[in-house]
Amino acid sequence: MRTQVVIIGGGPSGLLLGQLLHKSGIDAVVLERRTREYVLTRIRAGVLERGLVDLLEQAGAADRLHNESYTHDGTVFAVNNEHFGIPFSKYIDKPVTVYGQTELTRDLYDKRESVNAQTLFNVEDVVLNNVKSNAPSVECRVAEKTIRIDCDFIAGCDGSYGVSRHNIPAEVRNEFEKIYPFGWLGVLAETKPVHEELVYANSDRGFALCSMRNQNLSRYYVQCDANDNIDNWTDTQFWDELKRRIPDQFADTLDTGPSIEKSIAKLRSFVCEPMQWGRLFLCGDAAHIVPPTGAKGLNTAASDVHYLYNALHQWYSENDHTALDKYSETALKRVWKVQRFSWWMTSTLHRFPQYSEFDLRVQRAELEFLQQSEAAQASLALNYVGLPY
Ligand code: RFL
Ligand code: PHB
Repeated sequence: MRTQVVIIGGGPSGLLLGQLLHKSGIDAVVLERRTREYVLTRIRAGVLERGLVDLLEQAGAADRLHNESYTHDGTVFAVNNEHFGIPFSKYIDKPVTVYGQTELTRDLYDKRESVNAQTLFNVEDVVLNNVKSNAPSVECRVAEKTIRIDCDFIAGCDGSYGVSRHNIPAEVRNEFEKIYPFGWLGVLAETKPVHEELVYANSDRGFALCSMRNQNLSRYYVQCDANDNIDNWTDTQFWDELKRRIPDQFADTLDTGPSIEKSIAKLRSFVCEPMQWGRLFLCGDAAHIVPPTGAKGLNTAASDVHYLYNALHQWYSENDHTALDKYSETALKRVWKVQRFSWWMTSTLHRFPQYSEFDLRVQRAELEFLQQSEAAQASLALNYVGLPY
């Protein structure tokens, strides 16, 4: 079998890249380890930057998003019982869009199927060959058969536990990691969101976040121990803890109900350098992870896809490899700025077990500065709505 680009991983990065390539007449095969149904049960991101929305439009996969998403022009920060808003529109004329990663992924799968683009599910034992040559290939097992796909390029979009990254030899691969001493316990519930904007709360009991998917679907998180067990949390315990961490004004009107999904995610920052090796290009979580506090994971995956798609397009349409050669350098510049922002949001809003009274005072001062300074709010708004590509 032969194609132009093999895309390993059928998550949002792989699917978006596949669709953009398809629109440009570049042939790609997507290899996904799971089933489509499994991929669509993962509840993750919910806040999309304009750049990602633009890419979905370019890929022809934004129709449902335009009908069903919500636009947010600001966000709320709470500190114990106090809160203040940051109006993005005062500082930048770009809002963010609230639309679930699950729905976005579904739209991309539907689009891929409607144009008969090839996706192989349940693939096992993916092996990359000759990535440093001009004729790489990928071998894998599908339905008990081993297949080999010859290609021009390989896009490693297989998330943080994928195989692609490990094809960059250990002696040239630099991995930077920061593990946070807590996790997020998340609940999805068919209830009315407590507020029309997201509420990021720093409380003496730890961080909490009130988010949403639509008018009848809310997403809430509370900071928990990194090694906490989901069985320790009944729905009632979760709602009680959330109420204790958000201002009374929100707690008193919180609409609670049975959770339809409940999970714990550990928080970590991670970057792999370089993001390219020969004809292999990494995109999204395969190359970097951010803690979810700034809603940047999926959005940073999208900026990688933007750079890689444009570089591949330049190669196929003009035989010009300049942008491909610079892919890692270009993508990493933005990746590190987003790492900084996500680390800052996480440090400013969470309760760290090792924090001293001094650290807590500095954290409080940081939030007061954010409340009072237009310069600090402008910086937050620029980063939150998304740095330019
Ligand atoms: P994914 O989504 O992990 O997809 C990778 C795909 O590759 C497949 N795979 C393989 N396929 C073939 N062969 C192999 N050997 C394979 N190994 C793996 C996997 O099955 C999977 O389908 O990575 P991708 O596409 O790069 O997308 C990244 C995003 O999913 C991720 O960054 C975001 O979900 C992070 N994130 C958020 N990002 C945002 O931009 N805004 C948010 O509001 C936001 N909230 C979140 C989040 C992540 C969270 N968790 C669970 C960590 C909230 C949470 C709680
Ligand atoms: C979400 O809705 O899942 C969400 C929103 C904002 C974040 C993280 C997660 O910062």
